[in-house]
Amino acid sequence: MLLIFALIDGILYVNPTTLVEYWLAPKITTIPMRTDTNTDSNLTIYRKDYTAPSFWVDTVEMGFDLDPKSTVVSTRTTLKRNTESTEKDLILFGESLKLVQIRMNGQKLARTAYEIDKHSLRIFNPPNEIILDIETQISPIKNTSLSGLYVSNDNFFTQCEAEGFRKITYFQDRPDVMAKFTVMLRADKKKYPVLLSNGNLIEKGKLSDGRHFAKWEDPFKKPSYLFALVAGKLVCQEEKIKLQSGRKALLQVWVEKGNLDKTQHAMDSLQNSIFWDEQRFGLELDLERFMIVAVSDFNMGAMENKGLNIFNTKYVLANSKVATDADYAGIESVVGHEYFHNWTGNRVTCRDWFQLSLKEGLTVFRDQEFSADMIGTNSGRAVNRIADVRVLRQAQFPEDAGPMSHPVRPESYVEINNFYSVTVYEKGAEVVRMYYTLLGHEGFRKGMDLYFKRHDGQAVTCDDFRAAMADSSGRDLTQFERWYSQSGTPRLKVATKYDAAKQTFEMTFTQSCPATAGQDKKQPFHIPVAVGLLNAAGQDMPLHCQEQANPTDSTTLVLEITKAKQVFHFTNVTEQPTPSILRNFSAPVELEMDYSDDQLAHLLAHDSDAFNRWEAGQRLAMRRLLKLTAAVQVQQPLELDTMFIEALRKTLNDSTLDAAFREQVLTLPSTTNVAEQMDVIDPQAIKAARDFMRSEITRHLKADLLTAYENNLTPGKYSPDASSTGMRALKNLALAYLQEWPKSSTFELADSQCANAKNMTDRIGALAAMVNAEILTGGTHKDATKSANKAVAHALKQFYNDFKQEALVIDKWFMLQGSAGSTDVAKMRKLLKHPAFTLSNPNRARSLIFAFCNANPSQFHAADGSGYALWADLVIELNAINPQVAARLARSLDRWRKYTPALQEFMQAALQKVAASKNLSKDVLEIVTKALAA
Ligand code: B3K
Ligand code: ZN
Repeated sequence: MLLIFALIDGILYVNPTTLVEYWLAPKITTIPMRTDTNTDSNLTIYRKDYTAPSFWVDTVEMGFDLDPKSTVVSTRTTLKRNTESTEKDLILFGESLKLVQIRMNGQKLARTAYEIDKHSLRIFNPPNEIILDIETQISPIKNTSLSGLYVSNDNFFTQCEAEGFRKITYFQDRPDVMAKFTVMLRADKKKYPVLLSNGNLIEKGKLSDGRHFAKWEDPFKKPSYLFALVAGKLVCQEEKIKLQSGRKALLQVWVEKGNLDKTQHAMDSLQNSIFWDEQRFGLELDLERFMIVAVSDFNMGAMENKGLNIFNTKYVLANSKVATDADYAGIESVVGHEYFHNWTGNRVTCRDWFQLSLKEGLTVFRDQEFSADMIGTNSGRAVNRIADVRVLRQAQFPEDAGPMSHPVRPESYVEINNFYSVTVYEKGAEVVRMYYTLLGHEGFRKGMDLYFKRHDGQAVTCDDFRAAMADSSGRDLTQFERWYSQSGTPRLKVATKYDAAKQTFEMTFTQSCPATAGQDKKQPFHIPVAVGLLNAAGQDMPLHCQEQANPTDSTTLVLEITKAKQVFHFTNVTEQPTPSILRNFSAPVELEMDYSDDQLAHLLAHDSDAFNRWEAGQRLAMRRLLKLTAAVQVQQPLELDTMFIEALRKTLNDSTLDAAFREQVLTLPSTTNVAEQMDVIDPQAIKAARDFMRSEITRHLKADLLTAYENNLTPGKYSPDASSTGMRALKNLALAYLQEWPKSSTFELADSQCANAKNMTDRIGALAAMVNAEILTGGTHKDATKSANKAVAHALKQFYNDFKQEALVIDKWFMLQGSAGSTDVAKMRKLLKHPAFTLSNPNRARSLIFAFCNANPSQFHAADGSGYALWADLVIELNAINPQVAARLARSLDRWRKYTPALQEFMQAALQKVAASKNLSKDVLEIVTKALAA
């Protein structure tokens, strides 16, 4: 093998022209495709069917002659038989490819030596060691799926995860096949002056006819999903940094010309990420050069290709004029996430796609910790934690209870892209966080160290990760495996008993997990539950737990629940305590605890655990929202008690608390949160209840809200730091609440903030407050004047005119309108025809459509079903353009069986319409089939 490697090495490095000539070899007649095999009949892939590949790959050399209409890709691969595999044939995947030629060990491959169908090319029993030369032809300009090689704004980009590489060439496109890649890019120099690929640039030069080339070599073995190329007219900001070991590295952020004034924050975030990973995990950047490239047409946030991260512009471009505080935070977190993948994902990768959470859950946990460490303060960390838990409850809990419910490590899939899910990512991160909670800071680090020591350069499984955590700590984590194999959100019921005479406190935990799609019965989970006890003064009490082997001085104890029912006894409890349970949300469960309102108010006022302080406020609000919703349904008068209002007032006015934290407490549970607590979802009733609660809060707290508004102005130079961000958040929340107060002065406040804002956070915050006041449809502002109506229209128009050159800002403009309660289906159909709207750009499509379907419940769930009809039309239209985006949109009706019968009927019809439509991608097919079958 070594010899073959050396030989290829020789061709490549000693005489590069040989390679160029080889790759420019004349094409032979295209080989016709076999049509008699239809693999579509058996679509489901099972984890249990995993087998190792029949061949291992050593090296891959690729040549690209880039042309939007017809790009020729020449690939030379050196392979060696995997003697442990029982499969004799070599199976290469390929999709939407024109095979131009195929040679094995220098000889044209006889037509009888292989077969080819829509998805693969199978070479019958090849020799044990082979060199394969394959030439394919593809059309990047026609590739609207944005998977594989595609064109965006006249530049070339790739996206290969999960299975995009097979749209470039025939290859064992599976993550356990890792190889060293060398890539030669050739293109017209004027049109494509920049040519980038993974690793290091080892050569570049001129070719004839105004063309040029660049040759890149990635020194690390990688799976094909991490391959990337970029070519086009781009410019970069670059900086050199010194790494922990003293080595230097070049960092570049590539963007289109005109965007260089928006790259600094991404560059800073990248440097912070690099230093953070050195310090927190001892992991150093292993390349001489690390590049980030921004592209405006992109299916998701970003992609961690080795050394050449490709990013959605949304997660790169920022300055105070165009980006909000949330955008700044998003950039920091996504830049961190992709960078952290360099170790957790790239150096150690997944054996198969069922193990996706091995890299995603772990990397989300790492990026969450990074963002928290960047803030530094305890309360700042809590605000981040609250935001993460909000996402989990808003999206993952419903997913886990719906037709797409799957374990963190799924057992089967039809389309893997559908499993880049909140379960794999966010619940996966919670699973990693539980190791961290169970093993402690040092213990977790030891586990990580062992994981890298054992598996660097390998493609492994979630079990391997768990084994590293168990072996490094000596802990038995056998039962912990159920977090990977069982789907559903566990319920944890707590009952407590205080014995004043004996001064004991008893906590009884009962765990259960509801049946989920494909899983009826569940076994008990290993749940870490962090608890504390508050005395009447609100202080933490010392903890003496009989079941605790090693007592500590800490006032927070991590109890380990492993059985269906378990009792914990606390002694020396000198007074009746208020228990604070599941501190910092120590496990992704639904906690059922019969707290009294007074206990919750006590926790909200005093808990030393800021997360549980917030949680207590949410419980108070949720309890009332559910009652109000029920009252709306039976047309009873609505009332909100003073105790709740006063608890909110106290928090709002407590200047010892961070503004960011107060903003979180004052933000009510979302419609989705409330819906998930109901047996039958009635979206209009929930909306009426929430609206009532908001207007009551405003009626009672208007003076406090105005003060909060005034006290949290942030004049001076814009800075996205945590403290200013928190102040702006609280100020804009106050402004939004104040719109519930039907006085023109509050509206004028918003109008004037909108007109005079010095940064995007304040501008969009004010615009949103105005639009959401529903003045245009005569909503809460019953006495609204015509001039106010005009002002909203004017502000929207002005915003559009000011930012029409800034795609990401226009996305915000569409999103705001898509989610506005005043945007009904008719208005949506009009907005869809707006000249700036297009379905082929995922950001734009998501901005308007996803906002309407996922964040405008009262209009999307219109009683006549018109929202669902619009949804069906759009899913079908998007399916033909971009299946991945279409499948995401298809998820909006996941929970259809939980709605009122009348709505269910319309939803079912819409789902059936999509299911019956022609040329359905497997992406959408999987979603609608599962929804209808559940
Ligand atoms: N790994 C990519 C996601 C790829 C999605 C493929 N449909 C980004 C990330 O998680 O970092
Ligand atoms: Zn990731």
